[in-house]
Amino acid sequence: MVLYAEPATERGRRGAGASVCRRIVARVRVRQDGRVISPAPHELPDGVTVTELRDLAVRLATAAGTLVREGRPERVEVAATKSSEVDPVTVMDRASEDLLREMIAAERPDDAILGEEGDDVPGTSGLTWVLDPIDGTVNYLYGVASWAVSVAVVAGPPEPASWTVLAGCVHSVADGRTWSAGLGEGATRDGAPVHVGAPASLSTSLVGTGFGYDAGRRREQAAVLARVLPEIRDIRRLGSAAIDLCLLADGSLDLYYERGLNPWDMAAGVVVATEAGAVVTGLRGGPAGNAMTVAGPAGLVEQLARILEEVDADGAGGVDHG
Ligand code: LIP
Repeated sequence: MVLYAEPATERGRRGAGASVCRRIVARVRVRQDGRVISPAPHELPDGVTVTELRDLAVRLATAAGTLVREGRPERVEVAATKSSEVDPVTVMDRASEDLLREMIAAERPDDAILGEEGDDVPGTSGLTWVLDPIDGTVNYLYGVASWAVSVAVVAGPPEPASWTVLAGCVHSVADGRTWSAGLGEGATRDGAPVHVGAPASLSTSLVGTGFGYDAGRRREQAAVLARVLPEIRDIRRLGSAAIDLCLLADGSLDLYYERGLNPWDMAAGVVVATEAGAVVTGLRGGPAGNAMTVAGPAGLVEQLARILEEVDADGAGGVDHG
């Protein structure tokens, strides 16, 4: 089991005579036996603050949200499909990501970009913007009101096991709710601080989850759900992992788990959830990521993780359907 210490900032010096630069110390993960697993510090470029990165994430997500809302045709067409025939891309996914990329290139030309719909852009600053131009594309396609623009900026390699998410914003476009967080700054919804809930027990917990686009993967996820469902209050499948993590952050969901998340599905939601007091982890003490992401208040998240481990919900011992 992995517990998380509060994040910290420190002032560090880059070698003799070098100018003072600000360093962010990653959220320290401490095992129950007291061993620190990955303190991995990542530097912020000189003169850059978490607050300004967070402000930019909010401006990016809301600008793209306005574009997608105003450009939504009466009848949304699928422009292409990705991992399977039920994994759609719309014209507005691409337009939204193009706008995000243009704004980042104009404001932070040295940063790298990892986006759901386009090619990776290399950078030189050590920071990467992780973009989901529409998270919940199936909802957008059908006119179900749970879809969001998700924008995060990470230091270090842009992978959940090794990144430090510095700031993020999830803008739920249909209802205008905007969650944001900066590392060490806390999380807010529409400017007001949010905190994870304190459910009494697993059996009274409302749990969010999601399913992949591959039929074989879904068969396995259905078996996992059959094991989880009798242990909890109920399940919600809302269709946007980014919004799920933010609902967890503000206490609208008690717990969340999902297998198969991509970095862009989770980056912004993870910093919002952790800054709101959630533990976000994988199974068997591993980090959250594609194999499994479990999130919720300490104490309960371990109980859910134990059940997921029992049924091998991350496929660690079984066939991986990709
Ligand atoms: C989707 C999610 C959804 C998850 C899907 C998919 P998309 O993202 O956020 O909740 O269950 O597997 O990743 O495809 O709408 O950007």
